Amino acid sequence: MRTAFITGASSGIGRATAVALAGAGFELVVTGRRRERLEELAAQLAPVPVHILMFDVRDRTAVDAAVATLPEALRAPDVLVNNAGGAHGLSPIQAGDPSDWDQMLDANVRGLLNVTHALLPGMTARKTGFIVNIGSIAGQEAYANGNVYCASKAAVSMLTKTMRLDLLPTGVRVAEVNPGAVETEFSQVRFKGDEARAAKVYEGFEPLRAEDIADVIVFMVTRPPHVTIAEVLVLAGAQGAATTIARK
Ligand code: NDP
Ligand code: 8X3
Repeated sequence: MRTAFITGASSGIGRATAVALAGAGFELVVTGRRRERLEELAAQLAPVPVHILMFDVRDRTAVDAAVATLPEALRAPDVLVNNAGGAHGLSPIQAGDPSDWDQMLDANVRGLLNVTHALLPGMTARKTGFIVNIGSIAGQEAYANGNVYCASKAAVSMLTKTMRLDLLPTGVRVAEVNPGAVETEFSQVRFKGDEARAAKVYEGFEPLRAEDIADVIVFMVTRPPHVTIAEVLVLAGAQGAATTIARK
């Protein structure tokens, strides 16, 4: 059975990707900080084998310790989806909260590196595999108040390109999916639980669903070894750019 390791599978894009990859015949490792969410996901996907790992991607020691508990085959997954992360705050740089900046840089950039570092020995030894990094339209273009979130996703984009070059001789392919506006818990987290403000982000148009991104990921990782779809930008139908949205 092919194997997939998905970070941030307790919600949104990561969860939908887990469901879609299970449907495509993958055994899963799902990670996050909310155990009950991951247990509920595993129960939903039964009898597909689903292994739960609990860690904060920012904590390299915890990542390494959790990965070390896996059977050897799962430490060398066919597919790694580096998805965990998000935005914290939406303020001009002069009003920004440095602890929000730390959270974004530590989870979106260092977290991706921590998980990749833990799994690469197994993946490179196998000489096959596929890493999908979840970037964002925010890493492709600047928007007002996006500052550190945009910078963190721009870093994901450049890391994806450079990882692809470095890993070329190993047979591990690396690609990036850059979603536009997807209605998940993303805006609730960004606005620190302000549900009304979060809901406004998706008002007056039909946003992407997490499943739309999951479909793209499944398509990418099931291409044969001579095909790498290196970068995909997925926008909502009513979206022309990060903050240019035709609202009714
Ligand atoms: P959600 O908030 O719904 O999901 C985020 C997931 O990441 C959760 O499973 C959460 O798990 C996990 N996560 C966040 N921080 C950490 C951490 N420090 N350690 C471990 N796990 C963490 O948002 P999305 O599904 O929308 O976001 C997924 C990815 O997609 C993010 O990287 C985001 O930046 C990106 N993205 C989202 C877009 C959108 O419009 N929604 C658009 C473009 C990109 P838990 O809380 O259980 O730890
Ligand atoms: C999430 C999309 O445009 O809110 O990455 O930054 S956006």
